[in-house]
Amino acid sequence: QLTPTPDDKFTFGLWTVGWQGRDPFGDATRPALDPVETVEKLAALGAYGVTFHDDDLVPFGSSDAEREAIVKRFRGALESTGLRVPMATTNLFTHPVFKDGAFTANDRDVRRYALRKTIRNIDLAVELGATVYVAWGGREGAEHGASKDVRVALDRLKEAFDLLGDYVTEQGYDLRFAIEPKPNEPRGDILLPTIGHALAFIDRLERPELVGLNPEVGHEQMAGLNFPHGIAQALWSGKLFHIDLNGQSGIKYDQDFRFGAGDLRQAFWLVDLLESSDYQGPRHFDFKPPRTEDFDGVWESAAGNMRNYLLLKERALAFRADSEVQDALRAARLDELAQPTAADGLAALIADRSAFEEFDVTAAAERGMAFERLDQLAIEHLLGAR
Ligand code: GLT
Ligand code: MN
Ligand code: MN
Ligand code: MN
Repeated sequence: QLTPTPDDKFTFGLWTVGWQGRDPFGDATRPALDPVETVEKLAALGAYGVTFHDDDLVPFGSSDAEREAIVKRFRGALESTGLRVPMATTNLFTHPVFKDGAFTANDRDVRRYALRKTIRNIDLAVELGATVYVAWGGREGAEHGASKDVRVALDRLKEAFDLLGDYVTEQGYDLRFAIEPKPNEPRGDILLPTIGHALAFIDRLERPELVGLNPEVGHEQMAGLNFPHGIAQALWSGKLFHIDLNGQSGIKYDQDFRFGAGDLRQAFWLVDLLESSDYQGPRHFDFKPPRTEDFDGVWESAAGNMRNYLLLKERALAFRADSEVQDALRAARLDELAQPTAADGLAALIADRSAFEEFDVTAAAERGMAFERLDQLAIEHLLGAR
C-alpha cells in the first residue's frame, strides 16, 4: 500500500511546503503559499492533517478583524477537505523581539509577551481541534558565556511550562505540550539540546503528565545521536507525544531534507520501531523543500516524504515477517534480552553459584553474538533484495 491515505496519519506544517527558501546567504526563491491552497494540495496528496505556527496562518501584526477573516477561510478549507489540525505551535523565534529568547529571555517583559502570544494561539489550536501543542525553543539559548545563567534560565523555562499547564487545566482543554529539542541553530547553543535533556527537565515540572516530546530526526542527528534509540527511550518513558520526520546527513547545519533522504538506515529502524510501538499519533513531516525547487518540486518533495515512509514500512514489515530473520533474532539472543535478569530475586541471585563462582567466563566471552548475519538480512530487506 504505497498510496497515502488519511489512515496513515501523515501531517505537514504550513511552514514546510510554504518555506520560501530564505537562508542566511540568499533571498527567497519561491513566492508565499496561500494556506488554503496548501490545505487543498495536501488533502489531494493523501495527507491526514496540517499544522501551523500562529504567524504561519495569521501574519504577525494582523488586526483582530483580519485574524478572524483568515481563520474563517482556513476553517472552511479544513471542512471542505476533511483535513485535521492535530497540532499547533507558536512562532517565538522570527520577530527581532525574540533575539535573546522567549520564555528564557533576560528581558522580563519579553517573557511575559511570549507567554501571552502562546496562550492566544493555544485558544485557536484548541478551537481547531488540536490535542498537542509543540514548543520548540529555538531562541532559548546563548552565544556567550556569562550572558545566560543557565540554571536561572531553566527556572524561567519551568515557570513558563507550569503556567501553561495551569492555563490548559483551568480552561479544561484536552491539550498536552510536546517539547522539541535541538542542539544549536539559530542560537549557538540551545537549552534542552537533546531528547535526554528534555526528559530530565520534564520530570522537574509541576504537571509532568502534561508535557512530553516532539523529537525531530535531524535535530538529534545534528548532535551525532542515534535517533531511533532516542525515540525508543521517549516511548519507554511514555513521552512520545508527537514526532518531526525529516532527513539529515551527519553533524552539520539543520538540513531538513525530506524523510528518507539523509540517513536511510536510521530511517528504516525508526519506521520499524514506530510501526511496532503503540505510538498512534501523527507522522508529521517537518522538512524544507530545497530552494532549488519550484512548486512542482515542492509537491514532489511533499509526496516523497509519505512515499518513503510507506516504502520503509513495507520493508520493515517484510523484515519482521521473514522466518530467517526470526531465526537470526533468536541466534542473536533477543529473546534472552527480554527475560528479566533476576526474576528469582536478589537473595537467589546471590546464592546462585552458577551465576558467579562456577560461571564459565571464558566460554561466555567466546560465544559469538551473530549480529552481522542479522544486520545483513536487514540491509537485504532495505535494499529490496529479499
Ligand atoms: C522551525 C524549526 C522546527 C520546529 C518548528 C516548530 S519551526 O522551522 O526548525 O524544527 O519544529 O516551531
Ligand atoms: Mn530541523
Ligand atoms: Mn527546522
Ligand atoms: Mn521540527
